[in-house]
Amino acid sequence: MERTLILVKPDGVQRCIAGEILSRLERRGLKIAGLKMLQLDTALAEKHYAVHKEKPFFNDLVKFITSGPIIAAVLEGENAIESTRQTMGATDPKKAAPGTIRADLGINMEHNLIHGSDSPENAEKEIGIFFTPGEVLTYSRDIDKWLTGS
Ligand code: IDP
Ligand code: MG
Repeated sequence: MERTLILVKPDGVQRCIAGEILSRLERRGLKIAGLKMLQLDTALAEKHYAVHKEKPFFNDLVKFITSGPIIAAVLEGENAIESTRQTMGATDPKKAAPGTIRADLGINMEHNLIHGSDSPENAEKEIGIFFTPGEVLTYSRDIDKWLTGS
């Protein structure tokens, strides 16, 4: 099973569609293995978006992601990274395929509602930024239950 990190960005929380966004991913077959609401400070936002450091939109991106509360979730499932990216849609909502979160609900390149990891390496790195190992559950297919340690 694969894991990925998603963030419902400040626009999703502000517009009260965080549940809808998570719901679409759950209905896609992904399980929520970790979940929290938080507001990023600049240092953590810059760490999360470090790959975009040199991009012209970096400062605006950091400003936006720190502008209000976000929801961070670890999603677990078969092909979780690719499934999530498909369900999110392309970065620009205007170019995203109909039926995707960004096409149906997103406004523009900045207000595109959701972040999702783009590779196994980045998923692992990003989960580590937002969650301690103890905050992420593991689902056992054998007994069809979450392993909670108790
Ligand atoms: P992704 O979120 O689809 O993985 P990335 O290329 O990783 O897209 O970019 C991270 C975020 O930076 C995007 O979700 C978007 O909000 C923002 N972004 C990307 N490209 C641009 C741009 O050309 N102008 C403004 N913002 C951008
Ligand atoms: Mg990305």
